[in-house]
Amino acid sequence: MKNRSALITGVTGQDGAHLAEILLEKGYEVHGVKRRTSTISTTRIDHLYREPQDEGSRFSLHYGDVTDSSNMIDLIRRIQPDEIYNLAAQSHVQVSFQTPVYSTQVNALGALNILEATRVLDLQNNIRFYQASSSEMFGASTPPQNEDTPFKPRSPYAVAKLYAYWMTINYREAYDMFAVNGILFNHEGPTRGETFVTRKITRAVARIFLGMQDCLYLGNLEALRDWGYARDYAEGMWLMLQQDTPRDYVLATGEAHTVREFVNVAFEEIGIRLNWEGIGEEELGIDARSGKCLVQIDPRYFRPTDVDSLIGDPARASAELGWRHQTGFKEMVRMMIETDIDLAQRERANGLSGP
Ligand code: NAP
Ligand code: F7E
Repeated sequence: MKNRSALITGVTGQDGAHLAEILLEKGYEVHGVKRRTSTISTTRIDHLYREPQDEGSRFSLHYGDVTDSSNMIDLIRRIQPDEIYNLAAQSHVQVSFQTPVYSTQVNALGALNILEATRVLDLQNNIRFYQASSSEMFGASTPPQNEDTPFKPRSPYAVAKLYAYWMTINYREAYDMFAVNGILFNHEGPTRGETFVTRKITRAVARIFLGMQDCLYLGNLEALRDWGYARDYAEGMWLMLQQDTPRDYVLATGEAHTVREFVNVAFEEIGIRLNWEGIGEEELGIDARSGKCLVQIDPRYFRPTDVDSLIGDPARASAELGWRHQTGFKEMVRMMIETDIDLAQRERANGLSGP
């Protein structure tokens, strides 16, 4: 019997790598789209990759870019996957203020290019489509947020994601396509990009622990986020495409913490309790024992508009998909700190101690 097959855009990213791993474990043939970059960007998936000529290799990579509609048509025509997961994005919210047009081309039109390629190839009834929608779309809406909460986006990133969200629904309604949105709240882990706040914190805490860095510089400490573990969420993406009826789902833990709380928990992992002194841009995080300043505010990390509070209500996913997050907040922070201590030790051994 032929294996089920999936095409993943954004396979080199945090979620793409988790999803590829999960689908391979489930017996899928997995095709990933990777961009041509000047340096290697496949570190998260290198362990999955074997030479294409290897017998039994079910994982292949294809050069591509979701902004290139001809490339999407060509890939989908050749692969004819059972499922497409569109995870490709310029995924950094702050960067989207600096690159609004580019972020829109990738995050909004990228999704349309895939949906339209599927339609023009007349494969809309053969392929199931997952769109990586985001809790950022809720923006200024009051928490807890669920599938019925109004969207009030606060960034070019969120506005572009909303375009893709509605296009996904439009293709579902207009062409009877199995196309769904996963509205995912923040999810993190040891392979999270290093400029997102959680990983930036755990990287810095690990390096401070090893004496490789003196201070961590952050922006808005009051932002409240519902942080889960990324691998749990990748399993949820797959579940959404296995249902009888296409529907959109929120995935979240239902529990939220401020950035400041994340910092406190991360430092506690290395045995440091922080006292917070001062206010606003002058606020400092001080080591309660040594009196050393370990955290400072850098206004460069403030956004023109930020999202204050995201707390998800995953009741629909729980009732209909049987999905629930498996990894708790503190467990996830611990996992990230442990991995980052290992990484920093290796960097030091290789003479890459950094600034
Ligand atoms: P990520 O680590 O930043 O990965 C993004 C992926 O998209 C990378 O593989 C990147 O390739 C690829 N990509 C960027 N531009 C592309 C283009 N033009 N064509 C093809 N590929 C492109 O993001 P993530 O955290 O895994 O998130 C996965 C998806 O879920 C994204 O769409 C994100 O917006 C969305 N999302 C994430 C979260 C979260 O908390 N993580 C929550 C809600 C929604 P390179 O490796 O070459 O850069
Ligand atoms: O910021 C504050 C920042 O960049 C979280 C993406 O995966 O999740 C992610 O978007 C909060 C914000 O994630 C720093 O202002 C303070 O309030 O880690 P982040 P995000 O913006 O929530 C959503 C669901 C996605 O869809 C996105 O793709 O932390 N913050 N100080 C900081 N943030 C960063 N990055 N760096 C700081 O120094």
